[in-house]
Amino acid sequence: MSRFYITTPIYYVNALPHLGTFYATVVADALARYHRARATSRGEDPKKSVFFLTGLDEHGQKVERIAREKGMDPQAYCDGIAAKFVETWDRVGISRDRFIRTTDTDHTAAVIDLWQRMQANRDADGKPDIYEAEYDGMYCVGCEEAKTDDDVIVEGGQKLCPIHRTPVEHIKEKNYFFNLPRYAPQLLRWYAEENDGRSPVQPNSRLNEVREFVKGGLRPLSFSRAAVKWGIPVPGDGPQTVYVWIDALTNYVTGLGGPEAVKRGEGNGAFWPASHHLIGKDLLRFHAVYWPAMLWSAGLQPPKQIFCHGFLNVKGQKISKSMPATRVDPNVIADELGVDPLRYFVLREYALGGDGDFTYEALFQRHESDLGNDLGNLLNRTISMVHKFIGPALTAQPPRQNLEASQILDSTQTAWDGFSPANALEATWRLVRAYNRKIDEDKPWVLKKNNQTAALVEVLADCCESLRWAALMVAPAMPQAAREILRQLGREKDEGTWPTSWGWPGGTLTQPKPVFPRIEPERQAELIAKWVPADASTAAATLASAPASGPATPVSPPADITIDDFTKIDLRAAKVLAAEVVPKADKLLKLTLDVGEPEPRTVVSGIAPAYTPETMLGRTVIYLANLAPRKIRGVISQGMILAAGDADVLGLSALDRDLPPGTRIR
Ligand code: ME8
Repeated sequence: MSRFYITTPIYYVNALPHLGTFYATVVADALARYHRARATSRGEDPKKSVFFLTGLDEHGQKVERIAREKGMDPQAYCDGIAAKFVETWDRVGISRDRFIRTTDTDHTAAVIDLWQRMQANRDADGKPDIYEAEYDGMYCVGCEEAKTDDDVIVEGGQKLCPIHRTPVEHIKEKNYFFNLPRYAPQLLRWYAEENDGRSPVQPNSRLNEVREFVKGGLRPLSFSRAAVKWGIPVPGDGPQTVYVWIDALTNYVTGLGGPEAVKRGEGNGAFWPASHHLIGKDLLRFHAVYWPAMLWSAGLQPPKQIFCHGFLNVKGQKISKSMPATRVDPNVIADELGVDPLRYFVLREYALGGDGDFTYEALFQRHESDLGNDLGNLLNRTISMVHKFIGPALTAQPPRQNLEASQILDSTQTAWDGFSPANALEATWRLVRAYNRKIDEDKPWVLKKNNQTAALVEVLADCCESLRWAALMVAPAMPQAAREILRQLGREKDEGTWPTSWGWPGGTLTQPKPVFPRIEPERQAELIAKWVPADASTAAATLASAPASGPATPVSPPADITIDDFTKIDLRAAKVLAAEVVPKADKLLKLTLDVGEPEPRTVVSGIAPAYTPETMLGRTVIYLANLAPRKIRGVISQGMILAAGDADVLGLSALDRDLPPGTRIR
């Protein structure tokens, strides 16, 4: 029996679900549903073939602080957010087999067990994989990550995290460390392996990125925190808590019953190693470096594949919990359109490994064309004609070859198997469009008029069969719509299966009912006006060096300034001519800017988690020209670009039109 185990990241409880987390979770859900349907059609029990895990990351300093700021007990705070996630995921049809919370009791046991297995492992010199040492260094709470001098920028004598623009905290305490460098050779060998023709880190660009990181040299990883109380106590050293990332990663094993169950392959443990950890590209290093090394250390197998999806942006800014300008609430959209059109949209519109820009206009466009005009129309026309020309019962037709449908089925499967929902849905739509054309060409109404009953039944039965296949093939993306289409076809019992052979199996059709009711353009405009936050155009425009909001300690706000002070600031429009990642600093981009002078300027900016080099090319940004140059990672940065950011996101400030480089901004 085949086994498919898919996971999403477990999300921090510092905010509610948004379109970005919805996207990641819906992709995993659709893949789980696809594999369940395939397993069912092979005669397997889908519960034994597929396991889908998602959940929440509840420990750590970030959550501890938010709860404290709200005057709440951390557990009560987490419970409140968890209830909201469950409510949203139920509503949007997330068919998880378990919703894990890192505050679950069995998770604590799994983390302790994994820790002890790792601690018992020693290298050739007898050094344990987990050992005590003093940590004397910097830490960014927003990142929940240790920082070195190479990772930070210095402004006004303060060391700042380049992503969050908040001061890093200095920590000097006893910690436990993981001997990560021991596993570098094994990691490099693992990256070179292939599973079903694919390397374990996908897409390949991410594989290259992580390989270069490991080749650059690994440092021991701080594995515990002395000062953080909201976490799992280190076994045998109670006041210390397990580093939140180690706690979080272990969830993938807890979900199957813990380290012993996965080692023995007992119960759900048989699903290990995970087929796919689906993660955002921001989580690459944790999953593709730390996690496999931890698993080897504990004597367990690494996952088969880590797949990094891209980010959804609004006007080039990463959609994020804390950036009001990018707020897109899946619940609000679902209230108006239903859940499935939004699920369909995110799966069909964006190639999984790349970034994509979200617009309501594109959502309405696909709703009208793909769902209304293509699928909805085929359903409506077919069912209406069956009722009008034949009657509600349409008899079964003998199975036969339909080459085009078989090819479409193959392409759909290949795409789902290859983690490409957009291509899978595109392939399925070829069937829908082919049968809309067939109706136009075969003209059932003429066949009826000419009393060609056998031909009429055959054409309409074929149309019903195309709809049955389409419903089954779109079900991973749109489970509710698929159910409704099958109901109207009188084929409810096919729900949860996958097409195998062509030939209408017979059914009594119900009266047609629109599955994707049309939304008139005036209503679309009204909704967009209601949904786009009023502050969207202005929210991003703050100086990147200004204090960021969020859980970490902010830089002290400056005293009031006069207009004379302000005029000392030389702000200019600048066009990005070139952009590249700064080597060994995966959060920094080196930008070459046209600032309207003969020589371009170079700026190093901590925007890499939110913007790839490609998305920066040709953009007009706001440039602070008279900031004293400083060296960042060996590169002289001549000024800075303006952006907004806090614990999780950085958005670029922009002009609302392209102005010539060098134009003064006041
Ligand atoms: O990092 N577009 O949690 P997190 C697409 N707890 N996906 C997005 C997105 C966007 N704009 N914004 C967020 C954490 N995501 C850790 C993970 S796992 C052991 C621990 C998705 O709440 C994307 O999958 O910050 C990203 O990797 C994840 O949310 C980060 O969620």
